[in-house]
Amino acid sequence: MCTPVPIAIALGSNLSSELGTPVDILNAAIERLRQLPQLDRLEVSSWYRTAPIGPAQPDYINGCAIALVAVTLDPHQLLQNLHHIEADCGRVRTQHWGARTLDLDLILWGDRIIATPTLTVPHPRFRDRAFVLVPLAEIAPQWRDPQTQATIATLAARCPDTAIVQASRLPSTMSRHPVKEQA
Ligand code: A4P
Ligand code: MG
Repeated sequence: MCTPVPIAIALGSNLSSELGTPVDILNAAIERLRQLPQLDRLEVSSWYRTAPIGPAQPDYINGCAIALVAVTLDPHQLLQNLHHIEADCGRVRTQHWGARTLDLDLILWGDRIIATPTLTVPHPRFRDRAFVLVPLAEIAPQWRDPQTQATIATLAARCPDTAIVQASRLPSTMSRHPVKEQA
């Protein structure tokens, strides 16, 4: 029997859709991730309100999920599944780094390093992004980045990203996951 591999997925949304607000969309995405038969023991961080990096656009709601995946699943297949969930939640690919109803990025796949035309893991920008590192540090602080050997907690503490806002908390009734302000 093969040992399952831990994976980390980052979620972000800054546009509403017919599913509701960005928080509703992230919650819907989590439900869809839970339904993927290849993922086991899904854990989800709090949702954080963050300032946009890139062109002028609304604030984001960001968070992270970790899960165990059977080693028989190819990372590209999981990326396809993530793209299907994005499309299901109304994502249309327009401007690079622009506003979106849902962005699902594959951040880590165990200690694998993957570099293909369609998939780079660890995600090439995750070490610079507090909107990924802070939620991930909440649920996987001791996970080591296979490229730098630093733990997620260390990367989060070092992250120079000051573009994160300290916005007001969303009412907790809007989310089954609490929304936090980024410290
Ligand atoms: N791709 C390659 N590696 C990966 C990976 N590890 N995970 C390819 C996911 N996709 C990966 O992605 C473009 C292509 O990247 C995919 O087709 C896939 O084959 P995309 O999601 O269509 O485009 P994108 O999201 O606009 O580009 P990218 O480069 O993923 O952007 P980022 O880095 O995700 O940044 N500000 C805040 N506060 N919060 C945010 O969440 N997000 C972005 C997008 C910008 N600013 C933000 C946020
Ligand atoms: Mg993306």
